[in-house]
Amino acid sequence: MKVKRYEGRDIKEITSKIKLDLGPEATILFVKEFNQRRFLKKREKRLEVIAGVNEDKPDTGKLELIHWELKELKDTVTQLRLKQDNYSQPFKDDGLYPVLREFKKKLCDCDVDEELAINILKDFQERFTEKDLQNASLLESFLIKHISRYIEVSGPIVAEQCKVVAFIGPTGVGKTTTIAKLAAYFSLMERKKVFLITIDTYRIAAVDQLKTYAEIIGIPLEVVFTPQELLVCINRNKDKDLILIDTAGSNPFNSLRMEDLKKFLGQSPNIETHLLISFTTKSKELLEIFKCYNILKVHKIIFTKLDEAMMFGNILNLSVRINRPVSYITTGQNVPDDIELADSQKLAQLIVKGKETVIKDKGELEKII
Ligand SMILES: Nc1nc2c(ncn2[C@@H]2O[C@H](COP(=O)(O)OP(=O)(O)OP(=O)(O)O)[C@@H](O)[C@H]2O)c(=O)[nH]1
Ligand SMILES: [Mg+2]
Repeated sequence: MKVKRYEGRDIKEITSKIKLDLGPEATILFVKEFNQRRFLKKREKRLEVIAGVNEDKPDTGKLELIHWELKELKDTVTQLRLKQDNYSQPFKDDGLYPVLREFKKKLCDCDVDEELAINILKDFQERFTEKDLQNASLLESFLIKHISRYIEVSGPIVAEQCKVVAFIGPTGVGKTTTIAKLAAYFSLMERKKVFLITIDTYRIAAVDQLKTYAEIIGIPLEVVFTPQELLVCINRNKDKDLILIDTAGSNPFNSLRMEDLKKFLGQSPNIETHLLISFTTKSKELLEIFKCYNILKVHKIIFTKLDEAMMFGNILNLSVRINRPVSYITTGQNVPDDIELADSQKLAQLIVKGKETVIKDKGELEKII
């Protein structure tokens, strides 16, 4: 440390001297007042000040090291605290056991709404203790079973006593192809009397498309142009086991087209409507599409294009909100093979474990229908 003595009339004068001399870091170590005698003059009051400054420069390298060590220590303490919170307080944050939080992430990653995922997992958690859930593979199969309860399925179309089913949905979702698959199955495999009606007269090609399938399968098809004709046609075919009605794909937000469709399908209370929606549609859109089509009274849902989708949480999001059963799912373009009866366990498995696991079981699934 560098130390120096200063003298002056007042402290202000001395401190400015010290600052100039030793710099702003200097500190005052000692102050004393004394009288100074001057020749032929009066005694004068003066101040003696001793000030010093530390000349050792700080070692920045050393300081940095200490800084990092402190930071590391702080991080370790935070991590330890978090770990302890996870294990000792299972009901913190979202209220889920840590092991179920991993599943929450999994469900959210495949597009299940976070709030729904938490509610489903909380409901699941209430049935078990944390210890019960330690076995990972058992936990997964319990969870699949639990989730399957949230997806209602309807079972197959019962093709007897002139069952009438109309297929509705947005453009290109797979209505005509699905009708061809079901017509082939019921006619060729179940030996049922199947009749096809199309009210899709907006496009000439649409009639030709269904006509081609009808000819290959060997079943009759009629094209109807008005709601009254539809009723007459249904009544004329009362002897059939199953009548499948193809409709024109329409923009669900076009209310005029919806009203048009309503006039046709409102002709008979016995028409069961299956709304087709693609697995590739986002959850929010699905709900909006459903609401638009529900002015026609949607009875069941068919999910199409499983093969094109990557995430399947949307089926769970929709199922819990609309309270309508899923009847079939379609898995590709091949007629008649790529259609399966909806199975809630398989759909839950699809959500939790992804497409690969279900595709592996495809042989077994195909036999369902
Ligand atoms: N990848 C895939 N494609 C499908 C599936 N179902 C139908 N398609 C294809 O989707 C396209 C449209 O199918 P359509 O049956 O004509 O659809 P649509 O709903 O009748 O169409 P519009 O009558 O125009 O509203 C065709 O190329 C079908 O082969 C499916 O499950 N997976
Ligand atoms: Mg069509």
